[in-house]
Amino acid sequence: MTRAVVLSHLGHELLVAPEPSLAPTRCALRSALPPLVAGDEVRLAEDGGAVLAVEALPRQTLLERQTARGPRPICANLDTLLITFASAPAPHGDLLDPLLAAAFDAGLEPWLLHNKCDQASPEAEALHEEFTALGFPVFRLSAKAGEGVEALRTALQGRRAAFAGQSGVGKSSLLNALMPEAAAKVGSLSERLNRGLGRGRHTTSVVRLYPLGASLTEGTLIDAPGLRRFVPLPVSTWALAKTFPDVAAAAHCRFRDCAHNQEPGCGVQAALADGTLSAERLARYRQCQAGPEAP
Ligand SMILES: Nc1nc2c(ncn2[C@@H]2O[C@H](COP(=O)(O)OP(=O)(O)OP(=O)(O)O)[C@@H](O)[C@H]2O)c(=O)[nH]1
Ligand SMILES: [Mg+2]
Ligand SMILES: [Zn+2]
Repeated sequence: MTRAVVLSHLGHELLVAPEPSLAPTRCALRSALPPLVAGDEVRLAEDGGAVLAVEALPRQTLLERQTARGPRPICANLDTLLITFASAPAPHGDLLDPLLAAAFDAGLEPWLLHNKCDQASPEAEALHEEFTALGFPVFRLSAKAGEGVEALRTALQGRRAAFAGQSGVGKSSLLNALMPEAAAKVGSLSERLNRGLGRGRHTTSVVRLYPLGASLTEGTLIDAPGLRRFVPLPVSTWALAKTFPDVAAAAHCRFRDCAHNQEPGCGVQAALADGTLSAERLARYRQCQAGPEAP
């Protein structure tokens, strides 16, 4: 039986890339299969001339988000999450932190992509410096001018990565800059406004995987619609500490269960007092810990 990677889930069908050709092929799903997403691996069988996905192979990793109806898979078998921000729409750290935490909890490396660096923005520059100082990989990019694209392409060799970030930051534009043959649809901000606030606001409407080379081992890249507000599953203490290494480094407190409020001997309060930790970073830590309001 042929092995294939799921490129996209299209309602009742899958778009898959069977090995070794990786030529995109539509196939139906055997009814017993669990919900499959881009990056999943399946086995295919011929069924009276039609191609059928008959078996879902075990997942190495799974990125999920919380919905009103419970956790929902977004993409499978990633190793890297490309958390994208740009000068416009205005970036906010508190929208990026939950993506970092979700990446850690799913076992993925978060990379930060600072796009549209052809347009100056103090907010984006401040985040760029902040994430660099915290030790995260940050890439300076312009999909428009081509800046940084070669370095990102090299870094992505052999990786399984997906874009994440607000609508309009240029995820599909970066995909097209990295691999013009993807020819992903890109939307202008004015088009976006004309379409109003409905579902159609996102230019990219389905999650779709693109192989970076002739074989899957050369790497894969997933484009996804922008998430206006990404709602992660509850964040673990471990992932919170990885997302906020500055808070974690300060948290040498007298009490093991210190909530970093008014407890005596609190390292976090001491770091706030001597200026090594900013009140804004602590507020973002608390917000990420509490999680957003129920979706
Ligand atoms: N100035 C500038 N504009 C860019 C750059 N990259 C993308 N854009 C523009 O930003 C707008 C949105 O780009 P998209 O690639 O559609 O954004 P997206 O993140 O894929 O958006 P969704 O699919 O809705 O999530 C388009 O008008 C692009 O031309 C860049 O590096 N510089
Ligand atoms: Mg897009
Ligand atoms: Zn404390």
